[in-house]
Amino acid sequence: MLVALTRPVSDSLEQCALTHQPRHRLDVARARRQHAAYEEVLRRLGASVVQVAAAHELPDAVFIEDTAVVLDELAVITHPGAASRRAEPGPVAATLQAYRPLAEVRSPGTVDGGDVLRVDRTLYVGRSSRTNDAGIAQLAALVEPFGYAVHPVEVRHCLHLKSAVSEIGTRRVLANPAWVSLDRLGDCEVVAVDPSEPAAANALRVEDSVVFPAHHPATLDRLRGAGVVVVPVECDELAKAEGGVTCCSLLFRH
Ligand code: CIR
Repeated sequence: MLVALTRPVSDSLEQCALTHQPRHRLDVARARRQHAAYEEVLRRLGASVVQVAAAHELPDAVFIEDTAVVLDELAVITHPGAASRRAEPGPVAATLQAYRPLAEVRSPGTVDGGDVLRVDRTLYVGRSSRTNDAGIAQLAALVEPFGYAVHPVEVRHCLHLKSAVSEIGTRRVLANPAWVSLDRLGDCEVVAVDPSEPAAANALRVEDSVVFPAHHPATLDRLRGAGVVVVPVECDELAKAEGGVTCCSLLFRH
């Protein structure tokens, strides 16, 4: 069974952390409608959606991807890089323990799940404003015994590694080459974002489909042209909080 862990949009979303974007007025009700539609798309693609309880005092709780790295053998609970997000992982861990043995990254290490891109048995981990070398070293020590290799990757001009590159198929990625050095990604085939949409590299692969923001139409056309089965979702309100499509769920098999 494919499980998608999600978390409701918090009442306080407007106080979200922002790094690369100016603060815009945020319509929380609209963000909720978009989030509900996203969950519906995941169900339509075969996932069983399991919601972690809302945390209205935590503005960024909806971005659940950052709280854990779920692998086949274990789930690594993160220590998020933003101090305002450090209370988010606890309840996610409580839910995940029904599905996986747990391990955790601890201070002074920091890791955001949005910095971890898995390709087969390799975890590419972004060195970002949220994920530090101590966190990467801890993650490596936790997963290498299970046969995973961990490769740090430099990211620039964006929040997370998966803002710059994400998986769209088997050994196939969507990327903004200006934000990440792709030579570290081995033999993955790269589809580049349309240059007019630098923030369009975050896509969510669900089996043979790719969930993708409708507000990046030029890159959406490129993906379709490359033979990708794209499922567009409206998520521009959540994007005002620097959230993308990967960050609103933790997807894994159970
Ligand atoms: C933050 O700055 O942490 C949130 N406002 C956005 C997090 C987005 N997470 C992700 O892309 N994995």
